[in-house]
Amino acid sequence: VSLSRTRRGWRWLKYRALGQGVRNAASRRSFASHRPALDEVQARLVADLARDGFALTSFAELFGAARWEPLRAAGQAFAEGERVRRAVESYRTGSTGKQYLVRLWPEPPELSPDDPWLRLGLDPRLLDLVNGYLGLWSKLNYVDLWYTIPVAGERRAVASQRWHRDPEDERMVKAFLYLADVDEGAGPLEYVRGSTGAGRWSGLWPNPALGEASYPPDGELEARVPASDRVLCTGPAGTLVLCDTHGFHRGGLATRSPRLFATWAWVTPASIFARRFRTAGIPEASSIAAEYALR
Ligand SMILES: O=C(O)CCC(=O)C(=O)O
Repeated sequence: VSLSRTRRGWRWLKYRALGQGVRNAASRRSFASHRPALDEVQARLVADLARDGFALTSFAELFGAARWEPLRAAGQAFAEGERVRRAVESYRTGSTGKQYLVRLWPEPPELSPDDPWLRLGLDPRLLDLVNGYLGLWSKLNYVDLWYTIPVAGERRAVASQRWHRDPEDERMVKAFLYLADVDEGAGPLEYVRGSTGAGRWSGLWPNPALGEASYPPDGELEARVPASDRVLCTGPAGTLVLCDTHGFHRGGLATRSPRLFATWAWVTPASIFARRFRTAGIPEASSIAAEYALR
């Protein structure tokens, strides 16, 4: 989709001048004057993100095992629920596009302040390291649960099943918390290590314009980037993948088993992409960084 020049000019002003020049600068100062103390695990994840654009941990390592079971059960209930059942049924009868993906919230929801998924996205264990990587106070752009419908046999990759750079921001973080095992047949996320920041692949196929994603022609990325730099994120339930999705990634071409995860996206205040949820209030005992993330 090519945008008109006026629209591009407007985006440039909004993102570069007001966004990066004013908003991010202020957010960077707020972060610097309330710099969170990171423990060893968080510090390692920030270092991995900075070096590779990618970091791997588990729910138990970051949050402790005690909080896991209710989340796993909530994920399971979604996967076994009516919405998923109906989506699977209608997918089988022939559909295209992104209908392989069932979201917990297909439309921007109004989340209760004690929604467990919202709370996790604002939890200092996660938010402090996201902000530590970005070097500023981020904004929580969305939170959701995804169920990927498996389809046996050959089919053409579409949308985010193809390699791409996210258009939301030039630096951002997404988290993928696996709520069930993800093996090679579940269409695991793949990430190109070093495709952001100072990484060796960061210059490959930049986004064509602000707010527009780059999709290299099929097969070309594999021809340039060795398999050793393409991380395949399989893992057991409880795996937590963090990555800067301005770097190249793809996933969701499930062939044998469904894939179930919770996902969060944090962007810098400069992002021109509107938040995809509303809240009826701020979760109790939120940090100031969490309040900012929702504002
Ligand atoms: O389904 C996937 O693994 C791809 C996800 C993705 O592209 C995204 O969340 O930006």
